[in-house]
Amino acid sequence: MKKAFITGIGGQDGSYLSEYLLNKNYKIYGIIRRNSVVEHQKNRIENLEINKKINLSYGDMEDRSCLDNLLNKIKPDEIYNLAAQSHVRISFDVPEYTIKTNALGVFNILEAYRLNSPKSKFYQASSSEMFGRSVEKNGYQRETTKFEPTSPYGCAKVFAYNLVKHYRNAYKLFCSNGILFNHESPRRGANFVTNKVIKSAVEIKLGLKKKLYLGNLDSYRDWGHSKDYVRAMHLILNHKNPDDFIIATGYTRSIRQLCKVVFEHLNLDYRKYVRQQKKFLRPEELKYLRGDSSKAKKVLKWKPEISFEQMVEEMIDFWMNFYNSKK
Ligand code: G4F
Repeated sequence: MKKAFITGIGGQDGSYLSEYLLNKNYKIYGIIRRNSVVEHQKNRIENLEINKKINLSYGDMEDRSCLDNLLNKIKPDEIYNLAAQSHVRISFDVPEYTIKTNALGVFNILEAYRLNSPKSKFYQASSSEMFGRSVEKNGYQRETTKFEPTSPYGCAKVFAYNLVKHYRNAYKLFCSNGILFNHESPRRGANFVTNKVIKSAVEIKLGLKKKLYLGNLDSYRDWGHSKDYVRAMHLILNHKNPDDFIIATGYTRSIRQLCKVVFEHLNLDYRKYVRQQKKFLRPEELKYLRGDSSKAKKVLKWKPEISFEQMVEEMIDFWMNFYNSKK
């Protein structure tokens, strides 16, 4: 039985990855942070079947000792480092915390891995936010596109990405970066734009809300489904060599287009309900993302299977069921 150790196991990707690996007969270990409200500690995974099957410990990316102890004890075959302060706009409010978790936290776990379980394979959740202002002439970002991050979050992720490559080269460790573009699902936090728009549109449809306040409507994102992307993480670690891969759909849409599609599904005109509010704007915005995942398609035989439209429908159904079950 293979063993996987997952940081960020209570998040969207951590929960889907656990389900995916349990189906492949892995034994799953994960860390969760202590929260003063005990119910919030693992609320994403609490009601899922996997909750009974995973082995959770308290842990934190800023606590080297817990990472050392756990990796020394478990000696997992695969380590998936998904833990992060994952909200880009909030990284402007708490830049130091974001950098400590997303950059120095990765240093902590790489050291714990190198010194306690060097035979493991290591996956780092790198991000398209690292590209920032940078786009190739043909309108895509790929593995060779330079990084020009536009947020504390993006800067921290670039640091972590470089550290992973350095550990691979210097210590000959199997560590890889998945450079994942935005990926969503009903399990996405409701303060990220897809789930915020969909949840609010459903509330407007049901008469529970009057307006939706957003930030920049004219930035573009390449949105896939988290389930497809956790499959890519596993393929990356099971490739014969450690390497870095772009995981994306290759399609891009603006936030305005997202609003149009979601509201139209509910027979509503978004222009009547959506307003811009300054507090949701970012000091510097990443304007455009569109990933070229040709390398992952060729080398890993990975491709996304869930379309944008299917994902939007799944997320609308989720919120409709949520509110209907409360009636
Ligand atoms: O949904 P978002 O907050 O995602 P963002 O900033 O692209 O980051 C996500 O994807 C990254 C991959 O590139 C991950 F690394 C990261 O952890 C996270 O998962 O915002 C998407 C876009 C932005 O341009 C933002 O300015 O939507 C725009 N937006 C407009 N109004 C809004 C809002 N975003 C949020 N969260 N809330 C708004 O009201």
